[in-house]
Amino acid sequence: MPRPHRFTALALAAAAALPLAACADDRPPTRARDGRVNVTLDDFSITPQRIRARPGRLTFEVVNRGATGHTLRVMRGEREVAGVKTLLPGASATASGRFEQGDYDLVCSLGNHEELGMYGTLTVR
Ligand SMILES: [Cu+2]
Repeated sequence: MPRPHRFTALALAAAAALPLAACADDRPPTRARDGRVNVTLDDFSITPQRIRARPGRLTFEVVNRGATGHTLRVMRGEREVAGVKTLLPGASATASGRFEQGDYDLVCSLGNHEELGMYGTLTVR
């Protein structure tokens, strides 16, 4: 059953004792290169779903491969650090922000897209 990752992250943080390896997705995260990372939006996913980066300026190169509009918002809690407005099918855009160490959520904020699977995480270390 899909569920917003933000709440999963909160639950994990509350548990505190759970090792990172307990995450369901055991594939290694994608690392940003030279402060850039490509993100593909689709119906209904964000790929890659897990990103790692070094602190500093980070640019997301975002393309919408889906058949409906999507957004990408990179959030730290309730604060948007970077984001693109609605991308129509086939459209692309970049979003930049300055990221300090921490854990961020990636989400499409349209409709119930997050519930449908459009979420991910960015870990800055
Ligand atoms: Cu979407």
